[in-house]
Amino acid sequence: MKRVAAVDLGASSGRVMLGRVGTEVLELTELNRFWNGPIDVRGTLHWDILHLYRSMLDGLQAAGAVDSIAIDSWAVDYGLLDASGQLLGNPVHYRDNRTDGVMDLVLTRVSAEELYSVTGLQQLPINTLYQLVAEAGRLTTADTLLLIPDLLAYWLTGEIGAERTNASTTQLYDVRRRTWSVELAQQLGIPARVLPRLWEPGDTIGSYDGTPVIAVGSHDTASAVVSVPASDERFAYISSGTWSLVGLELDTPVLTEDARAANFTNEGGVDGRIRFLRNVMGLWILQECQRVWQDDDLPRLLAEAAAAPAFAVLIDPDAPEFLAPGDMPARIAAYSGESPASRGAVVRCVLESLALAYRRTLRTAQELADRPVDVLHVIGGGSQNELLCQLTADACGLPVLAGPVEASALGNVLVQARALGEPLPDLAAMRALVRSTHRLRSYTPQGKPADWDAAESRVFGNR
Ligand code: ADP
Ligand code: LRH
Repeated sequence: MKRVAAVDLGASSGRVMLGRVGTEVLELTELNRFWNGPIDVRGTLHWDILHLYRSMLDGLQAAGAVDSIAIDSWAVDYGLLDASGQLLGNPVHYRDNRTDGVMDLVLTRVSAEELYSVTGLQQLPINTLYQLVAEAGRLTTADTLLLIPDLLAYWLTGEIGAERTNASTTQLYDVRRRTWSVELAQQLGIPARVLPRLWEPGDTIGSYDGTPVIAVGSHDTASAVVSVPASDERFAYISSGTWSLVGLELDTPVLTEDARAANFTNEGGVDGRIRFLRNVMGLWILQECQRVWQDDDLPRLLAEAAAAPAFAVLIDPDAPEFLAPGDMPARIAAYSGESPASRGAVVRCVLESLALAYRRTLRTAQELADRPVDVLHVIGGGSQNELLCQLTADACGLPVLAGPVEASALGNVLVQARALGEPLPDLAAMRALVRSTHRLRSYTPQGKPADWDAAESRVFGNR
């Protein structure tokens, strides 16, 4: 039996979990949970990195003696260190507007086709590449770039490196050669010296108070996909939280012109897999509605949404106006030209619109990868949203299996346990353990597919 501590930092909350893994055992105990989110300081959105660090230490203290520790977090964001290892400024949030217009600027220097053929990544303004170009001035004094989990691991251990799955989200990583794209960095004025050596999930990074600190899939979505309780390869997943990461697991990247045009990403997974997916805007829009309303009664809002009329107001949740923090109910009204009649109607609009986006994304993913699927696994905090799960099954015309909720923490714990010698030889073995230890909820498609066809052409037309 192994006892490990998993630090899992999502964009809306962080937690430290105690994991116990053994023969037919996979258990998580939440040691602490803490708020996370954007903090506006005089017009720049930051993360509160020291609050996260301190909360992580509190959780690790509560864990007591463990066999190892590992950290996963949201992707793309980073801290810069100077030559003496000091942090140069507080990490900026990927939703900050300093990247406005930067994607277009970069595309005047490197073509979208070339960028895709090297990195295989979806074009999103949040990508590390665009953040770095936006703050090119600060890079002249920087010695090292550390992604968030690597920065926290550095503070724990003093060791410097970049875990591979998260490095693959930067748009500076060569997905075929499986190394940093030094050429791309240099072409865009990013000094190659800032890109540290790469760690594989399972490598030992160093130690904290005598306890090994291990690299896992340090990108939270990579860890989440490890714990998808699939029994064969004909599955799709939605990692449902602040973002909805919607796609497939493949052995090799799909770098075709069609995949680029459809804006699909090829992120690195644990054990060399490819996470072929799209970022869909996710429950962020609902989180922002709740913030603006100052209404944290999610069960009531979901009950009101379930009772609200179907297909009244629809949006494309991936429209750029929904990326930055703000008054989402007002933005929904401005986008659609219609004001939802109540809070329940706003929530229904968000959930139906997400289900529509999932439907389009999954259909395209299967075509692009030539991989038909039989089942859709919904994992993460959003897997508890019964209305969204049912709408997803209806829209996608696929059976949905919902759970586990703490998917990233489970993937983190499983990869640690394997590194410590637990007999979990491959992803199939890890997934079998999740299946046998976690109860899943199933949803069968209901309603009329023609209603979703009509809704899709209302929002997307011929797109
Ligand atoms: P992240 O890792 O991005 O911070 P999580 O995986 O923790 O996100 O999921 C958070 C989301 O899960 C919340 O925004 C909320 O919409 C949803 N959620 C959490 N608890 C529940 C619940 N009891 N019922 C329905 N949805 C829930
Ligand atoms: C989910 C996630 C997602 C990234 C985004 C920045 O937490 O890591 O996979 O694209 O945050």
